[in-house]
Amino acid sequence: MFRVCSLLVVLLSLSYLSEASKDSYKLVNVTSKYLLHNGNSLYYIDERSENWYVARKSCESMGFNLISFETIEEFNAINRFMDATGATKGYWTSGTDFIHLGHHAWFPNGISVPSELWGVSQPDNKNGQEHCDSFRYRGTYKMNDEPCTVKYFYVCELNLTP
Ligand SMILES: [Ca+2]
Ligand SMILES: [Ca+2]
Repeated sequence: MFRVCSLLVVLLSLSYLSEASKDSYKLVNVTSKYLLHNGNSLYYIDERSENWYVARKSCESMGFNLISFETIEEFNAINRFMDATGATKGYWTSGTDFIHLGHHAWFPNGISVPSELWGVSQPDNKNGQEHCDSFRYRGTYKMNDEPCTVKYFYVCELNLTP
C-alpha cells in the first residue's frame, strides 16, 4: 500500500511540474490590479476609475507617481503589456499642462511629453477644458489631453534608480 501511495505522489508531482513548465508565463488576474517590473521602474496598474486628481493622490499614497513615459520604448513596453490584458479603457498618466498652459510635461519631473506619443491632432485642449493626459487603445495606443475630471483607470510608477 505504501509503495502504491508513493508512486501516486511521484506521478502527481511529475504531472504538476510538466503543467507548470508549459505555462510558466500565464497571466492570472485575481484582483483587477497588476504589478509590473520593466527597466528601472515598477508599475502598478489600477483598474478602478478615478479622476486625475484622485488617481494622482492614490499613487502618491503608495510612494509612487502617476506614470511618466519619458521614452517611446517605455510607452511601447507598457502598451505591449496592456495588449496582453486586452485593455480597452483609458488610463491616466502624469502628463499635464498645469505648469505652462499648452505645454504638456510629466508632472513629477517636468520633462516634455514626447511628440510621437500623441494621437492625431492631439493635444487639442477641446473646449479649453483639457489639461490632463490619458492613453488608450484606438487601433493603436495613443495619448490625448482630456478634462481632468473624467474617470479613468490609471498607472502608477516607482522609479527604482537612486
Ligand atoms: Ca517612466
Ligand atoms: Ca484632446
